[in-house]
Amino acid sequence: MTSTQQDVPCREARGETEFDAIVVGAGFAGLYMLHKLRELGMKATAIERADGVGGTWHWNRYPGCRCDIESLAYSYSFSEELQREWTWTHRYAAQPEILSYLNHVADRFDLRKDIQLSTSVTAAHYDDASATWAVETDSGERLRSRFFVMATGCLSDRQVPNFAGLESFRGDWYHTGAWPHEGVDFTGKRVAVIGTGSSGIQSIPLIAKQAERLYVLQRTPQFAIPAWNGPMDPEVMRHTRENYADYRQKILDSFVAVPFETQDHGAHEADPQTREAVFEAAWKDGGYLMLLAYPDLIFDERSNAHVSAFVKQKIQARIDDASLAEKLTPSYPFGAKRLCVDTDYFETYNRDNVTLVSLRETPLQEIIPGGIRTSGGDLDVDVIVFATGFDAMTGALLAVDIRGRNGIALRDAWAAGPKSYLGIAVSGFPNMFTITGPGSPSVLSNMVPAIEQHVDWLGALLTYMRDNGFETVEAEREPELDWAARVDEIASATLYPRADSWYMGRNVPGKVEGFMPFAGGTIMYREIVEDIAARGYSGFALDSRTPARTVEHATV
Ligand code: NA7
Repeated sequence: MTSTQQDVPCREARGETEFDAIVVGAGFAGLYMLHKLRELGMKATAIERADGVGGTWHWNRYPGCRCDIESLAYSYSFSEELQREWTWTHRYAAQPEILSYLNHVADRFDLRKDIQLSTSVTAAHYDDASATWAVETDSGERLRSRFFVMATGCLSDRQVPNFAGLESFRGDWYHTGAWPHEGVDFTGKRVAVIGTGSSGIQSIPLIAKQAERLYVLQRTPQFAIPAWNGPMDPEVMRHTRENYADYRQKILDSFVAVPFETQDHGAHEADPQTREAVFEAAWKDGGYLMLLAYPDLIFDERSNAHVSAFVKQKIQARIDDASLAEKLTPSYPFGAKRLCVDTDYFETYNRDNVTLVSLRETPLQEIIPGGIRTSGGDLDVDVIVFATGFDAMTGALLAVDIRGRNGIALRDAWAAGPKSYLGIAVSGFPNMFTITGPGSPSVLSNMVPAIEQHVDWLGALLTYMRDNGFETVEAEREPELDWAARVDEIASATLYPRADSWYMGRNVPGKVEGFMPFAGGTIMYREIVEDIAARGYSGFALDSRTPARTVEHATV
C-alpha cells in the first residue's frame, strides 16, 4: 500500500516524510498496531512522547504499581511464539515486569526501527483533496500519511488539580502517572498522598512503610478487594503455556475478557447462605472479578446492595478504629467507580504514622509553602504525591489538535461529549482510527484483548479496502449517533451513572458528563463489530475515488 512514487518528491520538497500510516503511542496498542501495519506491508511509524516504549507502564512507576488483571490474561495473544517464551513471575505482574515484557515485544518484532521516541504529535489535519493526514510534532517535524491511528491509551492524560498555591510549595511533588525513573526515597519524610483511586491504593501501603508520617487526603472512599498476590505457580504457568489456545478462548467467551465463572442467575435470587458463600469464595479468590461473582451485580440495585454490604463489612473488619472504618467505607454502588485491587491498603490505616484526612469533612483550601491547608488545619509535609488520576478516554485524544474534513476540530465535534462509531472511528475524520476509543468496552474489560480486538478488526478493514480498491473509510453520522444512543442506553441500565467516576467524566472540572465506555460486554461488542464487517462495513462510507495526490495541500 505504499504511496505512489511520483508523490514522494513533491512531499519531500515540502519537508514532509510520507507514510502509509502514522500511529500515535507505543504502549500495548501502538506496538501491536505497528506490528499489524507492517504485516500488511505498509510503511508505518509510531510516534511516542516518552523516551521508551510501554505507554502506561513506562510512566506509572510509583511504589506498588502493578496490573490488577492477572498476568496470564493481561498479555498479547497474537504470537504463539511470544506466548510460549514468556514467563510471568507473579499472579499480578508489577510495573517493571510488564515494562520488560513490552520492551521484549518491541525487540522481538523489531519494532524499534519504526518508533520515534521523545516526540509528541501536536497536530493532525486531514486534507480532503489528497485524502491524507498532515501530522506535526513538537520538534516541528512534518509527516504525512494516508491513515492516522490514535493509540494513546484511555488513562494517559494525567490530572494535577488546579490547587491554589502549588507553585509556592517548598517541598517536592509528584504525580503517580509521571513518576521519576530513579524512584523517590520517602525515608524520614512527611508525605501527603492526595487521591485514593487505584494509584493511591497501590502506593499508600508502601509509602507508609517508608515515610516518617503519611497523610492520606481522601475525597471519596473506594471499594478495594485484596489481590492476594504472590509468585506465579509454575504449574499454572506451564499448563497455561501448553494450553494457551483454550485459555484465550475463555477470554473471548467472557464478559470482560478475563477467564472467570459466574452464576447463571442474579444475586438477589439466591438464598442468603448460598449468596454469602459465593461472595466469600470470590473474596478469597480476590481481585476485580468480585464484581462478576454474579452476572447482575452492576445492573441490579438489589443484587448490588447485597455485594456492597458484604464488601463493606470486609473492609471494616480490616480497620481497627470503627470511626475510621466508617470514613473509609464507600457509599455508592459497588463497582460503579473503577473497582480497586489492593495489598494491605485498609490495614495501613492501623499504623501509627498514618492519618486519614477526609476532604469531605475538612476540604483542601490551598497548598502553602510548608504543606497543605485544609479547613481543619495545616498539614506540614515535605512531599506531596498527586494520585489524582487522568482525563480519561478523551483527554489524550483532545490533547492533539486533530482536524478532520473541512477543518473541523475534534474538540468542536465532541463539544457535547465524545461521539464515535464503535469507539473506532469518528464521522468527519476519514481514515482516522482510535484504538479502544470512547464507545468501546475498553476500560470495562481487560485492555490487552480489547486492544488486540480493535487492531485485528482494523487490520481486516484495511485489507478489505486494499482488496476492493477503496481509498478512504469514514464513519457515517447516523450510525454514529445510533451507536452513541446505544452506549447511553446500556449505561442507563447499569448502576455506573450513580457514582462520580472518571467513566462518567465527573473527575475533571468542566468536562461534559456522560458514560464513555460500552457497558454491554466484550462478547456482545465483538459480535456487533464482526457483523458490521461481514456486511461490508455497514455504517462506514468507503470511497474509491483516487485523490488528487499532487495538488498543493493544506498543511498543519
Ligand atoms: P483515579 O481512579 O481517577 O483516582 C483519582 C483519585 O484522586 C480519586 O480518589 C479522586 O477522588 C482523587 N482526586 C481527583 N481530583 C481531586 C481533587 N481535586 N481533590 C481531591 N482528590 C481528588 O486515578 P488512579 O490513577 O488512581 O487510577 C486510574 C486508573 O488506573 C484506575 O481506575 C485503573 O483503571 C488503573 P474522587 O474519587 O474523584 O472523589
